[in-house]
Amino acid sequence: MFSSAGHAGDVRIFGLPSGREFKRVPVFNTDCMVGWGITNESKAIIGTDADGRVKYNTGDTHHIHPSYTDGIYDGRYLFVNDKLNCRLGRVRLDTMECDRITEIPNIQGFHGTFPDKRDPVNPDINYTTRVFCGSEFSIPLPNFGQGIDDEASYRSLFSCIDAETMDVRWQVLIDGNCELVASSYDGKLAATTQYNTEMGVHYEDMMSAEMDSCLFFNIARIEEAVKDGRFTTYGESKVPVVDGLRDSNTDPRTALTCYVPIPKNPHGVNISPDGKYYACAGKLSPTASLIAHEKVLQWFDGVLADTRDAVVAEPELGLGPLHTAFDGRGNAYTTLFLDSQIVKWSVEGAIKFYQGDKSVQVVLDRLDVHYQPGHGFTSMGETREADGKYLISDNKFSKDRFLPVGPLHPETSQLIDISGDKMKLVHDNPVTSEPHDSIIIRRDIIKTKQVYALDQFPLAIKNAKESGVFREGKKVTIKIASQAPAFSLREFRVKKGDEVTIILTNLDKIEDLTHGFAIERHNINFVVNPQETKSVTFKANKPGVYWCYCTHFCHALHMEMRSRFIVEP
Ligand code: K7E
Ligand code: CUA
Ligand code: CA
Repeated sequence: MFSSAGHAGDVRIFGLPSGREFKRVPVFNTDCMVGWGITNESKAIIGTDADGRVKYNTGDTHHIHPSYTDGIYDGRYLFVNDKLNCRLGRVRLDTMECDRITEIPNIQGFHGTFPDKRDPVNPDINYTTRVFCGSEFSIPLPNFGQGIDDEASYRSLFSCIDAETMDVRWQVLIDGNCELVASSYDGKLAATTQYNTEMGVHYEDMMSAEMDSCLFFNIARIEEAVKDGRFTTYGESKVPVVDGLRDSNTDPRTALTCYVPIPKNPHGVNISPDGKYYACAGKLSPTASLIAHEKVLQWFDGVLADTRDAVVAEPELGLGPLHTAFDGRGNAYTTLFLDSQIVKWSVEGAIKFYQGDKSVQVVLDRLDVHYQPGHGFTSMGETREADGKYLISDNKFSKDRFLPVGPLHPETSQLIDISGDKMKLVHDNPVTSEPHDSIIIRRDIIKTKQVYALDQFPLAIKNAKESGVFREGKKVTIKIASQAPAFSLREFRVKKGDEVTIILTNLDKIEDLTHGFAIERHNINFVVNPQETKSVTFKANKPGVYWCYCTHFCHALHMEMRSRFIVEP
């Protein structure tokens, strides 16, 4: 299970069904254990300001989704959003490390994200090439001080990022906002729920209308418009922005967007594993709305007159419905925030009921969870191979469920066996805030590299004999190697005022033999895995002797694994 960690800014990896946490992967946060935000390599990924400092060291991850091939996770990448600083991060699944971060222009509150599942026009491309990103907060465009009080002109954009290059490909100007994002299995559509079709600035305005929307994007047409030059740009951004506003898209045969009305401040949009339906929870309405993929395509073909007719069911489920997951056997599981429940319902049953057959039993089971669930998700549930084994309810509150640990409580992650007719709660874990959203991947899909290869690192030294202190004016480069239980240099000397770059290569080849490198009173701390190279750059300002030591327990002589950094006056 891979979880986005909310305002902690990282990604977490758990084993199931035990719920044991294996690893945290820093992405938008700073992590002094691995040195994320400290090493030059990680800073280059995160992005730096003119002074070489990390541009943002905060983040708020909400949604996490892996790349697909043929409708199934392919084990290449995980994509994770940062709502706070509008960035998309990419984690390589072979090393479980973040390798790219892209900042999206022209938006605020980047919330929902989902990779596409195949190309909308080229049938040979059956894997993820784009990542869709929705922005929740509307702002003046461009946002450099004009139009502050003209609130009616604030807008949100829907963005598309290239999954390989991580460049922002295009954006769509929309009415309303974007909440969650989903992508269709045939590649043709992306969808986002909209809770603020009112385009209100204050919360009472945002919930004044009875109906909001689920908004659909016709990807092939949008890319056609970009190709034809039918776009604008804002400010310094070069990203093409096409017009997806309501009034500009009333003719279905040319429309880029389709607004399907649903009640009320909807939350979450999830597509069923057969690719047929989008389930949107009502949040302020006790319902979920089921939208048929085929009918939205019919509207774009000019065959379906009223967008509301794309809704094929709207079952009443309970209070505060947020997110829906599927078991691949025709059942849906919706989290009820206010009722603190998971409700299991039949998709076909809900459709028949909506068509008028009131004898059908729509709701099949209810299970109390503890307490106030946000996301609920099933094993492989967002793929064609939904296996119907497990559902996890990530609950926002634990209250009195665990040993008290002070005013900040953990949250509760509850494992539910959904293989039978009745849901069974089988395990729960306290989890550090905040596992916001997660996905459960079958383990055979994940194939990791357990040891690096030195030739991946241009700065690596191949042999401890290449170690040394290399001076060019005031710039000093220290090349050093770690090999248990020693660093290749027992000491290295620089002069006050030098700019020092330390390049550390771990020459140990054995799996799991990681070393750390920390310098007393210099705010430097990172690890190097077997056959890995990392570097740090800093100013030597304080004359004296500073011990460098290995922080990662590596050997019986781990404590003795030290070196002296000497700054001469
Ligand atoms: Cu995933 Cu909370 Cu960001 Cu629903 S949204 S809980
Ligand atoms: Cu090397 Cu501890
Ligand atoms: Ca609303």
